[in-house]
Amino acid sequence: MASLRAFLTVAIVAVSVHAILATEYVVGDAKGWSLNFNYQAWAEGKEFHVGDKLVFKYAQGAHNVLRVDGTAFQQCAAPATIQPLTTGNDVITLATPGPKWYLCGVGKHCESGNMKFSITVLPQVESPASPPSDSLVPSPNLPSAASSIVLSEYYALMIGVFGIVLLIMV
Ligand SMILES: [Cu+2]
Repeated sequence: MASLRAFLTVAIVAVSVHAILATEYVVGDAKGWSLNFNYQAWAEGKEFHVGDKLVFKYAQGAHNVLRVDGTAFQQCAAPATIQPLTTGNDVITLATPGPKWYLCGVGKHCESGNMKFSITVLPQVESPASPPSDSLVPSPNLPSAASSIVLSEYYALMIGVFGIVLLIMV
C-alpha cells in the first residue's frame, strides 16, 4: 500500500504543478483593456506559453477583442467574419504555439487608441522555442483546440480529485 500511496502523491503533485505552470495574464495589468496604453510594450517583457490565458478586462460595450491575422493587424481592419469577444472579461486560452494578434474593433481604437498587440506563443514544454511560422492560419480551428485543452485540464482535475479520495481511503 505504501507504494500506491507514493504513486498517488506523485500523481497529485504532478497535476498541481501543471495547474500552477499555466499563467493568467491580465492584459494591461491594472490598466485593463483601454485606450492609449502601450500594449506592445506590455507584452514585450513576457513569455507566453501554450496553456496560458489572456484576460481582457474593460467596461462591457466600451471595447471588444478581436483575434486577427497579421494582415488584418497591420491594417487595423478585421474581416467581418471574425466574431468579437464582448463580455468585458474575455479569457483567451493560448491553445497553439506561434504568432497571435489581437486588437479592439470599436471605432478607431486600434488606429488611434493603440489598442493592438501581437505576441508569440511558445510551446508548453520547456524546449527551445521553435521559430514562429509565417503562415497566417485564421482561427477556425482555434475553438476546438481551446476546448480540447480545457477538456484535458478537466480530466487532470478529476484524476487529482480521485487520487485524493483514494489517498484518504488507503
Ligand atoms: Cu477599444
